Amino acid sequence: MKIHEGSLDATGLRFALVAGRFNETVVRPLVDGAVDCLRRHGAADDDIELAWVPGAFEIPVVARRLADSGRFDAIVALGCVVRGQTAHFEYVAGQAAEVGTVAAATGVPVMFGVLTTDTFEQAVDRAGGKMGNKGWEAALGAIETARLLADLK
Ligand code: INI
Repeated sequence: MKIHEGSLDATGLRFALVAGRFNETVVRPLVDGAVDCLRRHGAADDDIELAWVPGAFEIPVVARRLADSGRFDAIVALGCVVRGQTAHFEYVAGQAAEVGTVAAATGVPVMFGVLTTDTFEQAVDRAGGKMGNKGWEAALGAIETARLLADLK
């Protein structure tokens, strides 16, 4: 049996991060965590680019542009949507999740590192707090998926 698995070696891979500024105090540590993960797994600084968008709602369109550029092996979407008025939360979080469609349409993996929480505190806990750093985890997923896709070429 042949098993395919992506390694966690980011050497030579190129990454784009797309980050929503809304709830920036939470999103900045997600960005820092993602960059830290990529560097510590061998990615070069010159191979990491960061695009800021106003909020999570705008992430998919920019992720699509970056994916279409052909310059990246993987994209990491980072943001924070805290449930306020239920409908608005659903719209913003639902639109952010469209990065999955971007990935399927372009063949460039897009990690979903967008926090969708009930409270701001829950978001803080997941951005370098007691629940870890979801930006770091999303970046690790980007490395693994990019490597797997490279192996499957
Ligand atoms: N954007 C977020 O990233 N998180 C939120 O919690 C949020 N809330 O609560 O409204 C939010 N709204 C802005 C949205 O992403 C767009 O930038 C805006 O609607 C303009 O299109």
